[in-house]
Amino acid sequence: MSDQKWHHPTDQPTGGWGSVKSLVKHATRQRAVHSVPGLVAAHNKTGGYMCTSCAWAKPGKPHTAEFCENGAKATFWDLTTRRAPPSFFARHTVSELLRWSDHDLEHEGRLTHPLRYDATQDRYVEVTWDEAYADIGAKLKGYDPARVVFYASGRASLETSYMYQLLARMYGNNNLPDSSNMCHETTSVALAESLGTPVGTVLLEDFHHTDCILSFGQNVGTNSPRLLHDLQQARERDVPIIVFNPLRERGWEAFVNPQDPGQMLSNKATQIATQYHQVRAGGDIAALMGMAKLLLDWHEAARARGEPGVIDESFIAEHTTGFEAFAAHLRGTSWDDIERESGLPRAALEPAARTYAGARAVIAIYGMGLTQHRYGVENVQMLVNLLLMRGHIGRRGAGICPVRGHSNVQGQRTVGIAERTALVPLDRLARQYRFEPPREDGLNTVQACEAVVSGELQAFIGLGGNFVRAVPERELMERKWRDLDLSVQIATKLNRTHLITARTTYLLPTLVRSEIDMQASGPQIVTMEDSTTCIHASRGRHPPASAHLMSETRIVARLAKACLPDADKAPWDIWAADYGQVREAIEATFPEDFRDFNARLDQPGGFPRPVAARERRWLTDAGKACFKVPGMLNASFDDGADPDVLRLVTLRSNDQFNTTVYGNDDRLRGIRGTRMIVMMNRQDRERLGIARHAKVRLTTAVDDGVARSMGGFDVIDYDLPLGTCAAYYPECNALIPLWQYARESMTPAAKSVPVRIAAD
Ligand SMILES: Nc1nc2c(c(=O)[nH]1)N[C@H]1C(S)=C(S)[C@@H](COP(=O)(O)OP(=O)(O)OC[C@H]3O[C@@H](n4cnc5c(=O)[nH]c(N)nc54)[C@H](O)[C@@H]3O)O[C@H]1N2
Ligand SMILES: Nc1nc2c(c(=O)[nH]1)N[C@H]1C(S)=C(S)[C@@H](COP(=O)(O)OP(=O)(O)OC[C@H]3O[C@@H](n4cnc5c(=O)[nH]c(N)nc54)[C@H](O)[C@@H]3O)O[C@H]1N2
Ligand SMILES: [Mo]
Repeated sequence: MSDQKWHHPTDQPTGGWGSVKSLVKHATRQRAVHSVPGLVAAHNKTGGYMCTSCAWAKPGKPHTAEFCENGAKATFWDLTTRRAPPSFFARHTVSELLRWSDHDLEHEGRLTHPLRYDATQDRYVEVTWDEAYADIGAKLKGYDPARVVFYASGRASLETSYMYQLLARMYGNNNLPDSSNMCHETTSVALAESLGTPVGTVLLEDFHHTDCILSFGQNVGTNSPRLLHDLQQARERDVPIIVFNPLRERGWEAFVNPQDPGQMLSNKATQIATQYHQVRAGGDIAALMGMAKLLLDWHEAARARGEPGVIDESFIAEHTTGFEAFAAHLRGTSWDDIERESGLPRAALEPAARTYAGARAVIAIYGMGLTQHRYGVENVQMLVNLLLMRGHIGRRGAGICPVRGHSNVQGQRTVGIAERTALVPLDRLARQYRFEPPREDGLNTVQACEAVVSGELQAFIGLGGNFVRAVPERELMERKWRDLDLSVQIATKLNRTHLITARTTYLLPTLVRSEIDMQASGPQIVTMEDSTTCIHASRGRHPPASAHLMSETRIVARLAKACLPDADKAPWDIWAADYGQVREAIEATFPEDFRDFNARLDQPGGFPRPVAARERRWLTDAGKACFKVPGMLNASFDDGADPDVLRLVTLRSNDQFNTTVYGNDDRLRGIRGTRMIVMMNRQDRERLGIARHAKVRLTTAVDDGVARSMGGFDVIDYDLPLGTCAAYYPECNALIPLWQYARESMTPAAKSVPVRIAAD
């Protein structure tokens, strides 16, 4: 197989005509052309519906079309006219469907009826909603609550999520893992320790006032394309943008704004990154340490000359703690170590540090490239350290900006979907609903997987998502999942988790956000929180895919009534009929965050929750922002000692949303027609004796008695640092050991899996 078949190195910009072509293709394939007028009129606009794709902020003054290529794809995928009704399941056994690809399963279209797996026929069969709730309720009543998990996948509204966490707690556990555990949990832990807040401090308007942007480990062109508008505007003001990423991602290089006719016609792209540093996977602590060390050197030299320093001494004195220890650590760290671990020479870090040192207000953006490592928390804290050195927190135009994943993943945490009880006002819930919530911490995602593997878990309720496909250690997980007594999956489309059946398995089909949610009190509004803590209302405008769907809010209410002994302690029916009442309840539980909730629903741009660090109030134990000294320079599991072990980055393509695969192309990386590729540095490939067009096998390089290996990959030569290779998620999840997660946050370390690569 020639590279040429799969890989056509590209200089296409992000956006531009390529994105328009891609939109037309996906709208047609999903037979969803009818949704296009809605995209223009209502998508991400006040009074309309909020995109189900990423969590990036929605501006108060929207563009004519406030959607991006990937948000539109997600919408077509939701509003497809394709259906997977009971007759589809009558034609296909589950064993047969297990051989289908992720793409083909979801491509069948929307689920239309509640279904139960019938083992005698090996098929899903239609059930009534009443039958489903009666059976699920009876089963849940029989289990030990500690052995049941309530997973959430970051999309459900604030209203549904609030009810869901209350359901779990009234049922008797805090087993509320969510997709955040695989994602920005590292952020929640790191920022809470460093700054006293688990969320970012930046608001959209800060992008208008910044004069320098740093980006670490985030792929803007694919995963948050609307952020490109803010970056483009910053570039028009000549703001430097410094990127650290092992891959040269097109989104950070060139953007043609599809909403700008002049730019579309001339096809002249805006250059986004002004400096691009191809740090090796796991090398960010070292790179940041290098920058910080340079600042300290320059500061001390300037002070010795009697000139003003580079570091903001008065901010550090007034607002922070731990600087002296941090400075001593910088002095003690050698350039040899920094260069080796980051893969970047000092000469490359100097211009980055120089630009940073000259800026008045710096925003630091980051994503999974920092969070999904063994020392992911240290990665994030090192980035905060750099910002603190010059006082870039709690100031206009500056701050830390984690770019969240699912469209309401941050909001789910805000309203109590959290396994860690310290994050939840349990006393207030106890008073509000006259019950005694469980006080011990629940299971997070990795712990839930461990409980599946050990056989301790009896039942799994999934509010969206594709759990078994998204987590590490696929083979073991799929095998052990079958020992569960009950799996209930609230879903819109068929996916592989649904096909790994438990003793009893239900699929409960639900509405998507762009659909009209009609209840007794009329069409309902739902709300969500974006990456910048702003809360938005969303009103569906399309008719539901099937008359048999039930809204997520109502499903949760019905589950609660079916399984709780004291179901009347909360007004489940009233809530399901009028979501405004749920918002009243949310406000009662979280009065500071949701003051006048119902009255502020349609504030343009959303209403921001208060974030103490934004006002330089530090809710840490020390009462100050904390410099944290990382005890290592390499964020990965492998120590780099064996040159034959490469660090595998598992990535999203431009044609997927997590485990939802829209197609086999990755336009922005020039890869077409397959997802079974591994990108390698050519020198690594030649050194390992792998021929240019070889098929290869990847084997996890850990010595724990478990064989993890996958063949059938095509190798392509790719511009990557030595020792770093890349392939797609979720295909590669079979290679990730369950125990390789970030210390503290337990986020799986999906960005530097130690692997060996050999001809297959
Ligand atoms: N269209 C679309 N949008 C999405 C998603 C999607 O799948 N499709 N997923 C959503 C979700 S849930 C999430 S969490 C976000 C994810 O969005 P991102 O945070 O962008 O996550 P990834 O696509 O995994 O890419 C991480 C980036 O980090 C880089 N990287 C890998 N390792 C390292 C490292 O060690 N150091 C540095 N500096 N960089 C590194 C990779 O090359 C890649 O560019 O996007 C959300 N938005
Ligand atoms: N190797 C590797 N593994 C990773 C990652 C990685 O970068 N590398 N990233 C991790 C990250 S950041 C995340 S967030 C997780 C994602 O993990 P999940 O959130 O569990 O997975 P998704 O693929 O987003 O879930 C897709 C399914 O959700 C259902 N769905 C879609 N929309 C709705 C809706 O509106 N309501 C309901 N009820 N269901 C809906 C559909 O049935 C669809 O099949 O994966 C993690 N796993
Ligand atoms: Mo995520």
